Amino acid sequence: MNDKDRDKMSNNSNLPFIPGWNASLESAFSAYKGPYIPGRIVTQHKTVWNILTEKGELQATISGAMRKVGKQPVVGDFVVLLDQSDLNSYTIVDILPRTSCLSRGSAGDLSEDQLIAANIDTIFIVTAVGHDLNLRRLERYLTIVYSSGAKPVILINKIDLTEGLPDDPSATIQEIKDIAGDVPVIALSALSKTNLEQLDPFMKPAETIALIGSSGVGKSTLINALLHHNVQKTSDVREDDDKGRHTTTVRQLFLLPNGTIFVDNPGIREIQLGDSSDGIDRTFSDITELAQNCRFKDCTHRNEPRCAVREAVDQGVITQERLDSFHKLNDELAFQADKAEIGLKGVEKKKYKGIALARKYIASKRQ
Ligand SMILES: Nc1nc2c(ncn2[C@@H]2O[C@H](COP(=O)(O)OP(=O)(O)OP(=O)(O)O)[C@@H](O)[C@H]2O)c(=O)[nH]1
Ligand SMILES: [Mg+2]
Ligand SMILES: [Zn+2]
Repeated sequence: MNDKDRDKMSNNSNLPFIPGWNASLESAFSAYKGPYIPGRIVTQHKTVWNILTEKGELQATISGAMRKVGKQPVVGDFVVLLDQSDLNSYTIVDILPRTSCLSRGSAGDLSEDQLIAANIDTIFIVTAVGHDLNLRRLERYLTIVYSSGAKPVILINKIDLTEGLPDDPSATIQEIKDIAGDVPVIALSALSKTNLEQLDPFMKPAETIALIGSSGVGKSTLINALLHHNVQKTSDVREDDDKGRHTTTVRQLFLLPNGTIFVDNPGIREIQLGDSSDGIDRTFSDITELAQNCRFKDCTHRNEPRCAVREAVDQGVITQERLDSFHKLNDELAFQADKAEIGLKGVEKKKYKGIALARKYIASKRQ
């Protein structure tokens, strides 16, 4: 890689070369004096992380202190490494502040296991024509993406499959646009490389883009097409159920020649909402906006009189399915928040039970 390429990949040529590194990370890192170097997580293998640094890609484990408090870096994280290269050892000692954090975890899960990736600027929610197209699932994806802090873009892949078929995809594409609000919707084919140029506006140097979606929709095929190399294994979807095979098993960061950073993800099986109430409001911005004209400020749009949202359904402005989906996601969020509270109480109880047992034990020893 020459210097010009390096400059493109970092936002500023005076800063160390780490893809996506910028002045505010530099300032956060400046608190570290001594044998420390910064890096960015490329991939994780159980307890070992691959990290891109100025010295190239190297492997590290996390410090005992981080393990103790349950802090774990994820792909995309910028980390601080203790550099003991003379001993051939690097240890991750800190995670620099995250600008976004994608999680599919439930609110009750206090561990960081549910984190998918960090510091992502844009998320391509990938879906494919055929069985995978599902408006309700897209609303779920939009909700978690909005609450992550990243910008969503919806990709409809495999449009080559509909060429020459009577089943015209434009109606489905329009349905998606109707629920997408301001979110860009792009129909393309990763395999026959159709409409890939429509992704150009998002592919800026030092920009980090993650691909999420069900298994088999073609996320890895798209990465290969954009990289002009087959770096990722892809495989046929099972014919019987169109569920995919979960070909990609490890989340990983890739660099494009122009400096854009991509994260390929394994197919997501189940999307839980976690703590995403503002994500729901943004996903359903049409409903939130209409709600301002409901008679009651706290209208739930179920059976209150003079509800502007239900009137909009009656007039065909929004579909009943979309309102049902809004209710369902809100109910799920409320249920998860309750569960989280009960879970917390459980943890507290266990803690006190532990303390009580320890006291009993100590008392018995004293006697
Ligand atoms: N016809 C057609 N097939 C495609 C297209 N993109 C991907 N495929 C095929 O779909 C299958 C699955 O593609 P992958 O790229 O492995 O899918 P994935 O989303 O990475 O799947 P996981 O890694 O399991 O999450 C492969 O057989 C691809 O060749 C496309 O645009 N058109
Ligand atoms: Mg894949
Ligand atoms: Zn209402």
